Amino acid sequence: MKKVMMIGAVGAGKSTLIKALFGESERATKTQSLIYRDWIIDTPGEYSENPMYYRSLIATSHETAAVVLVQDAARNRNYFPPGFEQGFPVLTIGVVTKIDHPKADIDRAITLLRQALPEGEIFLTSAASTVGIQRLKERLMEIVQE
Ligand SMILES: Nc1nc2c(ncn2[C@@H]2O[C@H](COP(=O)(O)OP(=O)(O)OP(=O)(O)O)[C@@H](O)[C@H]2O)c(=O)[nH]1
Ligand SMILES: [Mg+2]
Repeated sequence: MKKVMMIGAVGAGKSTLIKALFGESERATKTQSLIYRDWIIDTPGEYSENPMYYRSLIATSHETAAVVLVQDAARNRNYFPPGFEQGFPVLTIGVVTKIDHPKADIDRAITLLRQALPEGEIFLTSAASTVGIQRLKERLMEIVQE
């Protein structure tokens, strides 16, 4: 089975989202390195925030069916460079996390994500409330099984 790789800023909610995709609700710990779990690759947020790691992310993406760009709905900035999606040789999709958050602004999150991902699907999720998790899981399963 192919894999999908989650990328996004420190604290964007990647690991919590992965737990939610596996039906787990406990707290995620800080991701320190690439973590392979079943059909998902988790990455440390530092890899998306620091251009020094971009080559490593792109190299790892070659073994995936898709890269998921994760944007925190409660953040007012985007940590991906413009057009970042084009650097990856595989399908790229977007996920907005924490839509339950009191400071969530979904339109802003989509606008920020669109700078890195001009086209392509965007899923709206909350690991806390589980909104959007099942739909995302179904789509990702479809992608890894293609
Ligand atoms: N309100 C809310 N908070 C969330 C949600 N998902 C994650 N968080 C919080 O966001 C913080 C960071 O979550 P992580 O999943 O560790 O973030 P990460 O992207 O894996 O971070 P790194 O491993 O540092 O790259 C934690 O305090 C989570 O509790 C959500 O759906 N809603
Ligand atoms: Mg993490």
